[in-house]
Amino acid sequence: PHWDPLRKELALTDTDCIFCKIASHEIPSTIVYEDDLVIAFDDLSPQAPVHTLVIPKDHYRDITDGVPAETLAAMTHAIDEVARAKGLTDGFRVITNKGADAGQTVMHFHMHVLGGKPLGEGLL
Ligand code: DGP
Repeated sequence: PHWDPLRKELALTDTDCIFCKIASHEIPSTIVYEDDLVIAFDDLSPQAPVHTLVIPKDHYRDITDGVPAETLAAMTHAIDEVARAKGLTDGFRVITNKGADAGQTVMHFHMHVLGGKPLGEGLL
């Protein structure tokens, strides 16, 4: 959440955030799964045969931004739904970036679900 100076309250939508616009269907995406709390959609520049992003519909900057437990649970459920929809029966990798050293480019919390081929044993 971030402070909204006009409404003088903590805001859960950032009008300049591209993932907020995807969550509200203002910007189109290839949706893989959706419920009240989260949406999963294919990454624009896939790094693996399957590369889907799972995001909370509310705006949190990253995994450390006070994401409610209910929302985190909805995200893990969505990851399971993505794996099922994409046929990731042999496994997959989940990555989330926070901040500059991790190379986070979109400042709306998201988990990358990567799979569809053997990804190797290393983390990177
Ligand atoms: P990160 O480095 O973790 O912040 O990755 C952000 C990811 O978001 C990156 O893999 C590309 C993806 N992305 C950025 N803009 C869009 C968009 O407008 N639509 C979709 N589907 N993906 C996007």
